Amino acid sequence: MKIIAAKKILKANDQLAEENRAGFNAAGVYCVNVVGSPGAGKTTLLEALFTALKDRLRPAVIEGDIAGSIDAARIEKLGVPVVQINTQGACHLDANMIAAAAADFDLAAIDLLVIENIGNLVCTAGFDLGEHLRIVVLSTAEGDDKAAKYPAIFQGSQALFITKADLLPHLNFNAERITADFKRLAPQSEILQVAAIQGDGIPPAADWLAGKCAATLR
Ligand SMILES: Nc1nc2c(ncn2[C@@H]2O[C@H](COP(=O)(O)OP(=O)(O)OP(=O)(O)O)[C@@H](O)[C@H]2O)c(=O)[nH]1
Ligand SMILES: [Mg+2]
Repeated sequence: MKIIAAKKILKANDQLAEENRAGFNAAGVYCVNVVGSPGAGKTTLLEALFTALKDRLRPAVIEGDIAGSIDAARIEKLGVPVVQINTQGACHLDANMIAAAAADFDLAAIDLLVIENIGNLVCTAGFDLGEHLRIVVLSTAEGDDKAAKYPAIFQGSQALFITKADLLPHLNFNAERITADFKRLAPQSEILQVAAIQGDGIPPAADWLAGKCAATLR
């Protein structure tokens, strides 16, 4: 019985996600769901990308955290509109939460809506939020075996950002291994490598993201 209930919840989520996506399409908003472990560098990556995309795109952010508004405050500092969702223990966002948060924005004034999901490589995998693109963020310090060990989150993502590339000289992270594992799980996907604090790899990543927006909403 419990398994059937879980399926029903996922079905209801999928329907809501489709409604979210239809709303974003109608408003001309490109939506990106950013997933990854706690501390992988998601917010730092967003800060760097938004700075690089200043004057090119009008972004907004939905920040998902179990508690607090630390990341929302970081995004707000950039002058980017942000809504914080506190899940109070839940390990992922769902489409219903996104519908409620998105209603707080003037979608006509936004080109790019980024959802920073709860830091988690497991729970976030099963929930479509209505995004156009899911990016999985993996920092070099987490190890090159993560796609093999947590396949679902990688399989459902269309892009992998390898972050903290500046730490590579201190680690035994093998980019070829993660690339091979990720490509096996998601053959059509793309891989970008950045050191967001230093800014390495950010200009091409910003161009890539702007291109994705333009191609989808054209
Ligand atoms: N060396 C290095 N550290 C980084 C880089 N990007 C982020 N960090 C550091 O990694 C830590 C976590 O970064 P965040 O951007 O907050 O990570 P997050 O994925 O948003 O974390 P949660 O929202 O808590 O899941 C911080 O101390 C950052 O300064 C990077 O490119 N290089
Ligand atoms: Mg964060």
